[in-house]
Amino acid sequence: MAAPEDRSAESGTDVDVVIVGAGILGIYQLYVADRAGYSVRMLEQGGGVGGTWYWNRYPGCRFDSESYTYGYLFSEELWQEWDWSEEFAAQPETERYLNYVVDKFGLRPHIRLDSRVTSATWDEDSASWATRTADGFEIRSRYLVSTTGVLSVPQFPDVPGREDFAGESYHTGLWPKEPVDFEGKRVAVIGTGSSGVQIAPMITDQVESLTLYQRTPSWATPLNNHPISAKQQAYLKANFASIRAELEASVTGFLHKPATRNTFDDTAEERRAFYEEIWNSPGFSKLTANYKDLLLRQEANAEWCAFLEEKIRGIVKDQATADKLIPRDHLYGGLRPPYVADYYEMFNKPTVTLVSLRETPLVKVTATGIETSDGMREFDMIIWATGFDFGTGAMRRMGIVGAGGLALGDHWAAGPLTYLGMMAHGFPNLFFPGGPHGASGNNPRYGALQVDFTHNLIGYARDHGFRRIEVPTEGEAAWMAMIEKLRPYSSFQERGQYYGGNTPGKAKRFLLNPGGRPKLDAFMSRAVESGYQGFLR
Ligand code: NA7
Repeated sequence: MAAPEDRSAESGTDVDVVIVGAGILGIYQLYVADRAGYSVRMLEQGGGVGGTWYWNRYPGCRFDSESYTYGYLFSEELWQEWDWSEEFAAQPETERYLNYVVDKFGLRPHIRLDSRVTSATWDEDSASWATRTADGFEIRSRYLVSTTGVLSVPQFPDVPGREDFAGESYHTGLWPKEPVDFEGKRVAVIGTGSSGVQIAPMITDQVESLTLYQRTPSWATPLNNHPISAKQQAYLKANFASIRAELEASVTGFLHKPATRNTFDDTAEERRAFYEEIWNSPGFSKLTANYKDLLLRQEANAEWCAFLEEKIRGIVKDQATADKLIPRDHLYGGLRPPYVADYYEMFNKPTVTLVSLRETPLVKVTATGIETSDGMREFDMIIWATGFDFGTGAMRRMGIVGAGGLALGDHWAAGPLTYLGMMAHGFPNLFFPGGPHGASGNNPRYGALQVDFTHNLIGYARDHGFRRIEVPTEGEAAWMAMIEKLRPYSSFQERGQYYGGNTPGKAKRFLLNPGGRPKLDAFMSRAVESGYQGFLR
């Protein structure tokens, strides 16, 4: 069999594979492609690798998946060498980790930084993609893999006057590399999703005042982070194989142990004790290890929420503020729940104010501050923690044009159409692991399955002499039918980010995979077992 480089030259491509985006999945895709002998080039918009963990460098940014369950599992050597310092590592450590991986496996020479993709066009005759970046770089490849993520295009709300503000202005997802000085400043934070509730408590001791603008309160529960002790470290090192096996088998991608009981199997007293235990447990276990019927039965969820309300009221001294902080329009898991440290506590500081935008809506931003319906407040700094164009934001902006001149941006205008959340009919030889409709759980674990699927499919095509891979219409339709059928069972509220509901002008479509890991596994197995029937030419 000819070497991949020779075949590329024969077909007029520069490389076999172009990967866009040097985040956690892109780096893994690069690793497997490189190791399998493909010629490969990675294009990354940022000035460094890390994706989310490069851009979101705001104070307080950290995992809410346990560090070692989020990191790579493909190399035991890497697992043994890298010591995570905390159960939930902070952004600088994760950025260091991803750089370490890139260097350890010799991947850096393949990566072109500061390379924002502006167009990618499919050419049927040569069965290849021509990709172009903003600085004029052009490259042709047989395969294009977009690992650009679902939370990568920061979003500013449509507020009149936003550009007029004369003070400092930042978005959490575009945080500068240079240190930001909060000392003695009057700071506004807008948004109370994961980013807003992470940054706010981190800066309250430095600022002169902090005003948090909240549209929808979140059910925030303790992250319960802690340093990884020498004993735990030794345990992790000694048990790589079993931990990996457990994570690979886990439906959620976490190590949390699901509860075996329903809410009302327990007495009120037993429930209370269990809820206390869950409150004190790490991160997402509030969802994954809570009572089995938490997301299936409203009364069960309301019971947990009543416990949370009591907790919030117990922590926040001013009950008028506590009232505003308690969600009234969704139960637990109705929106993506954030995990926090010192969040409710910070409202007891005299320098911290909560403004409910539901009670007093935003009117405009001026040169000196923010006006809401109850008046004007002046600031030195505004922090926009207003999230991302979820799901399709990055891919719709990349200028992708598939077979017959089909523009992905238009094709997906009313919502994405995908197969496994990683392929789309009409876009041959394009893969997007970690894309919309792919995951619902610990993202790198789902994403790794999609990277492996992509890699194996490309390998199968190479080994069997095919050069064009496209999901057949029936394959895509079956996946989309599954999404539509199971969507009503999702706990997520339609106006939340997982429906694109935060993005002005965006069609509201469910953007996750409500069938979770079981459906992803089932569809993938079917494709593999059929020898990718209908995919290859
Ligand atoms: P999120 O979770 O999308 O949160 C965005 C926040 O910004 C949320 O509280 C929104 O309120 C608020 N928001 C959005 N638009 C507006 C306007 N127009 N006015 C006022 N407030 C607004 O983004 P994050 O960055 O916090 O988290 C992103 C991911 O990071 C998260 O999913 C995790 O994976 C980690 P709303 O709820 O829409 O009323």
